[in-house]
Amino acid sequence: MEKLYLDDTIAAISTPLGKSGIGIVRLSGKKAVSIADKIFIGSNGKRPSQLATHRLYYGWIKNGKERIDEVLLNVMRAPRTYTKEDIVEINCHSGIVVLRKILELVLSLGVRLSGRGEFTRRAYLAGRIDLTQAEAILDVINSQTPQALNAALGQLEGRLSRKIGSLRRSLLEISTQLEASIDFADQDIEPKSLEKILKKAKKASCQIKELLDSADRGTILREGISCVICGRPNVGKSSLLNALLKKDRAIVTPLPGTTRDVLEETVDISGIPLRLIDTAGIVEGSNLAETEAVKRSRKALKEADLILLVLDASRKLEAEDLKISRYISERCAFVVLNKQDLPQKIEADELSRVSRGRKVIKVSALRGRGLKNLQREIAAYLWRGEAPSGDELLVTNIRHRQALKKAHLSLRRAVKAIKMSQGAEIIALYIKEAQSFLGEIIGKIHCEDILERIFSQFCIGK
Ligand SMILES: Nc1nc2c(ncn2[C@@H]2O[C@H](COP(=O)(O)OP(=O)(O)OP(=O)(O)O)[C@@H](O)[C@H]2O)c(=O)[nH]1
Ligand SMILES: [Mg+2]
Repeated sequence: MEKLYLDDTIAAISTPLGKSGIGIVRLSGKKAVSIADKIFIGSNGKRPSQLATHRLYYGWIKNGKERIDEVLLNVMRAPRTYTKEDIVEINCHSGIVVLRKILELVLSLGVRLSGRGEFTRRAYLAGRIDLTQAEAILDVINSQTPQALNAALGQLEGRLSRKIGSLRRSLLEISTQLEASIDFADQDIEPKSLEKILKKAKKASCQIKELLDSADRGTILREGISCVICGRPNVGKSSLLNALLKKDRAIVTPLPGTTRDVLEETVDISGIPLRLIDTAGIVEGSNLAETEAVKRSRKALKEADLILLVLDASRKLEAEDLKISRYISERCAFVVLNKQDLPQKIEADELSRVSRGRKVIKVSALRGRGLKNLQREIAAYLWRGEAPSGDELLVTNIRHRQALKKAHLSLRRAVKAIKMSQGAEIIALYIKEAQSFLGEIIGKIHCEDILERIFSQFCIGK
């Protein structure tokens, strides 16, 4: 991304480009209001610079004499705004031509098209939000289940920032105590202060460990889990996908070899965004399309977090069932015994050869039976009996988890150094290191690369 200058004014279309009730063109920066003056005329004859802040006004966007659209305009004066700069939002009709015309008009008057996430980046650089809150905005937009949204809103509201802030303060106290002891001492640190420092360092380390322990469940909420449905042709894989999604997404026919392409859809299972992936049942291809289908299915299986191996209970097991079962032998998988509505043909001992100790769940994808149980089993497996409660502070972001891991390691080293009565300088070094890893999380210490990685994930209008 080219270098962004904060003293210029940016604009973007902040709503998706498509037909809908309202579209928004947003401007932020010093010139936002004066530019709006040139293109908006209110029904009361007033220009935006004459309007009260944080109010909606009805009027028209004009380019000279040409009328462009009937709009509602909102002037929000700094600093009580998203970016802490002057912001103007033009609520127009959401048609591609209208939105583009307004944007082009604004750009022709000396405003720059914003970069990805630049409005939010400005909010961060102006100090209105920290980095975890900026990331939370993205998570709110992308969250796929109510639970994921709840976790993102908690982070946006500053819960994680406050926790990290308080951890950093305790480390700062330790550093101060250590520095004091370095100043006065040719001799060692007093045993009494050393004990206090050890207690504090251990406490902070425990708190970081607690956050890290929440990260497994937290990242599941944010990132979701990929779950591949596999099995030989015609066992009902696509029917199972459709039944779990409650819609006819995949083609189902009585003919084996119906599915060729890998198909992915997300479903909410107890708050977990489960990315269900339907695969082709064929194990060996006899033509180009089939060979490609087999290749794609294998790739999906390789990358899967969870596998559902589907069997057709209304038929005897076949060599292909065993082959697939063996192929995924080391992977976590449930066996789904489908077609329970038909007479059952699989003997128990035969089944155990394929299930190989995995949990067997009986369903009828056609009749929709046993699906609730299957969902419960998946959720229990993924949450490992510890579904997050609504008010638990969860670490959901991999970047935060990595920084916490590093901070934890530095603190463990500090604790070890204290126990071994190593010099105050060494202990102080580890504590400072931990502090700066925690600082990375909230963006107190940042590098352009991290900012770039985060904000490039936003859309242009945010
Ligand atoms: N009776 C009964 N039929 C089912 C059930 N589930 C699927 N079927 C039928 O089994 C046939 C195959 O179903 P699909 O879902 O296409 O099977 P698939 O495993 O995706 O097959 P491929 O894509 O060819 O690998 C269809 O005729 C379905 O209606 C079930 O629970 N009971
Ligand atoms: Mg299929």
